[in-house]
Amino acid sequence: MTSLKPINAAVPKYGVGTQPFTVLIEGNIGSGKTTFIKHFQKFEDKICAMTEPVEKWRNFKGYNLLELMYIDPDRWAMPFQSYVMLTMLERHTKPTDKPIKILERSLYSAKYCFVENLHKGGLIHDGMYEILKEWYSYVEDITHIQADLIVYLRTTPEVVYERIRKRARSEEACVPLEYIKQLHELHEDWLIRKKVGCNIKVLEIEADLDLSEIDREYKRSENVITASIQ
Ligand code: DGT
Repeated sequence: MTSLKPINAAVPKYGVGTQPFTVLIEGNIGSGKTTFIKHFQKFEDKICAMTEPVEKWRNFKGYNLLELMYIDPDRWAMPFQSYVMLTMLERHTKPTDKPIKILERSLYSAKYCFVENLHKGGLIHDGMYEILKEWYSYVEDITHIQADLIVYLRTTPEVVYERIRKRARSEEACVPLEYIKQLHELHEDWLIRKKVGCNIKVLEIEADLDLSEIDREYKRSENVITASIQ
């Protein structure tokens, strides 16, 4: 089988040296990533905090790609993942003059969790899966993806399932608990069991706690993140 191979190793990757200390916020659907990131907006002089481009996915030139992916994955999961890749890449490489960048999700969670899950569940064809893997590998070969710390908002599937039900995002109405459990296991394989992925430091946050109790967890991560630039 032929495979795209890295470009000349002597050529620097796109984006090398352009990114500050970068923190990726990861965790299952409904684990509280957006709320976590909003907490850091008070440090706007030091931190460039970017939430996920979910609104772009819900309205791409009039198409709700997120919804289409859930209701007709055979046809739409592949184009959805390719658009996710593009929007993530934009954020990974977007310049900032702040000393810290915080990103909600990353190319890595798309690759290690979502694409794997779609493939394991038979929702994308083997051929599509292989094409996506080639894309990830080529993009990572030619682009510098800065990632210095991952904050893992660790939850139990039943807790986030309940939150997803309560927030009632229309596209997610068809998401079963089983899907959430599978995504949980893939996050655990990547961030706790370290079965896949590279060696980025992981800070684990107890994200089952509700908003009234999670403050101490926010504080703990605040200390680690801000210490990176002292
Ligand atoms: P939060 O703040 O932790 O509640 O975050 P959410 O749940 O708003 O954000 P996220 O990224 O966990 O999920 C937003 C929606 O997009 C959710 O229905 C899952 C979906 N999603 C996110 N990334 C991907 C991806 O790479 N592939 C697929 N198939 N779905 C994804």
